[in-house]
Amino acid sequence: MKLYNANLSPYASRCRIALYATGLNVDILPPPAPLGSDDYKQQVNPIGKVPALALDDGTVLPESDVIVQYLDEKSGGKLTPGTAEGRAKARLIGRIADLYIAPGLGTIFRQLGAAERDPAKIAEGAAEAKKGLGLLEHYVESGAYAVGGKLSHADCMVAPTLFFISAILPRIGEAEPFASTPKVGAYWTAVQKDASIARVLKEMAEALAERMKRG
Ligand SMILES: N[C@@H](CCC(=O)N[C@@H](CS)C(=O)NCC(=O)O)C(=O)O
Repeated sequence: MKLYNANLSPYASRCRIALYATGLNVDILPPPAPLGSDDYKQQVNPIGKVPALALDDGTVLPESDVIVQYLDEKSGGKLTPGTAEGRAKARLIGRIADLYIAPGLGTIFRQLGAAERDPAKIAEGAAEAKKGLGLLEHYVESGAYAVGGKLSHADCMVAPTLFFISAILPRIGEAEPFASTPKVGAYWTAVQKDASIARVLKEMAEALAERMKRG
């Protein structure tokens, strides 16, 4: 199998955590053509984005959540919580990251890359992302992992999103982004000690530093 990847992408980072944690044999490659281009859409992923996982039967799977759950199944469920309630909670945490936290981060990112920044839009993005953290606060467990005391697909989904919260919000005047969500803050501190997550967070931090240098 081959994973088309970009180290800074929080979505691709989810898949790398799953790969490192399961030890599956997958080649990690840069996209063979620019993201969003017709070439990339034709050759790899019709959606035009990373991550994309090329399977041995020729199928190419897009969408990080689908890829993480596929890798988990291929590993015999190493990232699956042991109870139906735990599995539901893990899926819910992934959806909160995607539906309620990531859109606000996306707004901030687009503004930071814009020729002229709109402070009102940046504030809107920060408020939306923090509202999403408030939702996560209801479901994340306060131990080292999001669900069931061990690494699961919930951690794969949410840790890269929290990386961006902790890296980007302080740059826009939110010095303590987890101040009103102490459980999420404690989880974020603890989960960084997991070896697979630490490895991916380091890759993301290096890629972010590189991006910042380029401006
Ligand atoms: N819903 C997708 C989102 C993937 C995504 O937005 N990837 C970005 C990189 S972070 C991308 O490839 N953007 C290129 C483009 O939109 O042209 C997932 O979960 O995999």
